[in-house]
Order: sequence, then C-alpha cells, then structure tokens
Amino acid sequence: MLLPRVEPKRSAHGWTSRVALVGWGVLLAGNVAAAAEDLSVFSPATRPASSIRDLFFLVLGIAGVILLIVEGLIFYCAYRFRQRRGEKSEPPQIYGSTPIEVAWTVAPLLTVFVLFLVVVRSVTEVRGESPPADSLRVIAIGHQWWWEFVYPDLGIRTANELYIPCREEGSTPTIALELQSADVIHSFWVPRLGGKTDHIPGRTNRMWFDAPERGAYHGQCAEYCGTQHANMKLLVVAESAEEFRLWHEQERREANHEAAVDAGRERFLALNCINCHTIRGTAAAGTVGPDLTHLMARRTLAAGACVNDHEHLTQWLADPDAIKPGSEMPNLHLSRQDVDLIVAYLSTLH
Ligand code: HEC
Ligand SMILES: [Cu+2]
Repeated sequence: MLLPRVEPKRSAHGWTSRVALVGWGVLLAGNVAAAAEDLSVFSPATRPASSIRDLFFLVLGIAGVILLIVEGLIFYCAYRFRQRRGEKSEPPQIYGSTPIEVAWTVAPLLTVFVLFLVVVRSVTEVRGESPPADSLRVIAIGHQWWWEFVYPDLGIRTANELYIPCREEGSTPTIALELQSADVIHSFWVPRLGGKTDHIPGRTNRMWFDAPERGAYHGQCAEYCGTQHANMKLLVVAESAEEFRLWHEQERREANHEAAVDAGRERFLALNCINCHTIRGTAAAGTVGPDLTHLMARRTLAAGACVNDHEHLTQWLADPDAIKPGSEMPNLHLSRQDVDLIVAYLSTLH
C-alpha cells in the first residue's frame, strides 16, 4: 500500500534548533572529555574495573554484530523486494517457515547464553572468593547525602574522602570495603576502581580491589537516594605507604585545642552542633553528621558540594541549604558573630 505524500513543514526557527543541537553536542563532548579522565569506566585502575570494561566491550561487540546483521537484512530486503515500476498489486504473501522460526528462536537463545556465561565470569572476577586476610578493612556507610568511612582496625572515622595506601613496588594491599547504610539504599561507585555495589539498610555488602596507582579517584553515589543524590560525591585518595602512615597518625590525634579560638569552641559546644557532630577531645560526640575532628584535612565540604575554604564554610554555617538544598544539616539561624567565631574555631581542626 502506498502512503500519501506529506510535504515536510519548513520551520522558521530551524536554525535555532540546529544551533541548540550543536551546542548540546559540544557540551556533551566537553563533559565526556572532562569525565574521561576521572569518572570514566574506560580507564580502569584495578582488576575488577578492567574486568568490567572488558565485559562492556565484549557485549558491545556482540550487540554490534547483531545490529549489523539485522540492519543489513532490513536494507537488503527493502531493496530486493521494493515495488517496481508498473507493479500495482501486493506481491504474494507467505506465511510460516519452520527453518526460519527455528533459527530466530535458537540464535537469540545461544546469544543470551553466551552473554550469561561471560557475565558470570566477570562477576566471579569482580567478587572473587573473599578478600585476603591482611586487607585494609573500611566500613563505608551511606547517609543522606554523605559518606562515612570507619577504619575498624586503625581506630579512625572520616567522611567523604577515603584514604588508602597505593600500589607500590613489592606490595599491593587489598582494600576491603564493607558497605552499609544509615537510611536508604545508596550505591558505591568509583568508576576507575570498581563497579557499583549497593549499600542496603540492614545488611553488609562487600567489595574489594587491589590498591591502585598513587592518585585521586572520583566517585559518586549511583543509586537515587533523595534530593541531594547528585551531591553525594566521594574522593578516594591513594597515597604511598609513608604518606598513608602520616595521614593515619594525624587522624588518630584528638582535635587541636588552640587558646586563640576558645570563644568559637565555646559557642560550638554550647549549641546543638554537638548533638550531631563529633569532635574528639571535646564533649561533642554526635553521630548524625560527619566527624569534624580533622575537618580541615578534607578538600571539599558536604560530600563534594563545594570546596572546603573559609568562604564556603561560612556560607555552610549561615545557611546549608544555600549550598545543598534539602540537606540534613538544619539552618540554625546563627548570628553573623557566631558564624565567624565557629568558622575560626573549625579552621584550626587540621
Ligand atoms: C541535626 C543535626 C545537625 C546539627 C544540629 C548540625 N549539623 Fe552539621 N551536619 C549535619 C549533617 C547531616 C551534615 C552532612 C550534610 C551533607 O553533607 O549532606 C552536616 C555537615 C556539616 C559540616 C560539613 C562537614 C563535611 O565534612 O562536609 C560542617 C562543617 C558542619 N556540619 C558544622 C556544623 C556546626 C558548626 C553546627 C552547629 C552550629 C552543626 N553542624 C549542626 C548535621 C547537623
Ligand atoms: Cu544516592
């Protein structure tokens, strides 16, 4: 049957949509390029991450071949059986063909079976049996919307920035994460180190990887967990054994106690900050929000929502929602003077 011809309408604004499309393309390419360095599954730094990348390419390859065959057949048939000049009626219609039906049932079954096998192989590569006994254990707890990292064997507790020793000549420690949740489901994803694994309330999921090269690796919560899910970022910092030892030594210390900022410390301890935050060495022992004992050791505030500097810290205390709308840290309507005093105090917590 011939379809009636429809004249395409010429849009008066065709050029705007074209410009928008090009702009969008440029933006996308820019994002891809920026992400390519760091948030990319295509530059794996560990064995599980490489396994996931290889699986991706294998599946893409198989899907690509299927696409070529199917599209090729469509084009072939469209050309071979096109309507010729002078042909008015439909060609003879054929129904049923056992060989073809068997073929298109068996071929997808085989394809799915092969995909199943390669996925199972990758899953065992990623999960393995269990991590070696001398792994560095870290309990990673997902909160709305930040990460808590507890090192049970090292006696420290930090937030949002996970420090680990890196691979060095003669030693490749394994990092064994125990993933838990304080509220809803989150997902731990540092693309260059390993795939997504969920934090599920009431259970502990495990993932582990060999320490990567020295460097910083960005990550992101990968399971929608509420309004600030996008601002639930994390950074993994892989340091040399010596750097890691120094960092650990510093983290173990109680908070600095500088007389010059006594006024700020007193305000902090008098306010309800202490119901939610811990500063070791003071009376503050809350566990609702991040441990602030070594706040200044962190590069960012509020799980990567902004850089950790004087200006943003001031803004955060004056109005957390201005930086992270809907955050679980309430606006305490502090006076300008209190904010300045407390910022001065927090700025000494190295
Ligand atoms: C009801 C609990 C609560 C109270 C009270 C509270 N906070 Fe928070 N605070 C939080 C939570 C939760 C976060 C994490 C927010 C996020 O990242 O989404 C946070 C984050 C922070 C951060 C950023 C920490 C980091 O590493 O990113 C600072 C600094 C901070 N609070 C200081 C204070 C101070 C100072 C007070 C008192 C004036 C205070 N908080 C009162 C819950 C609280
Ligand atoms: Cu999330």
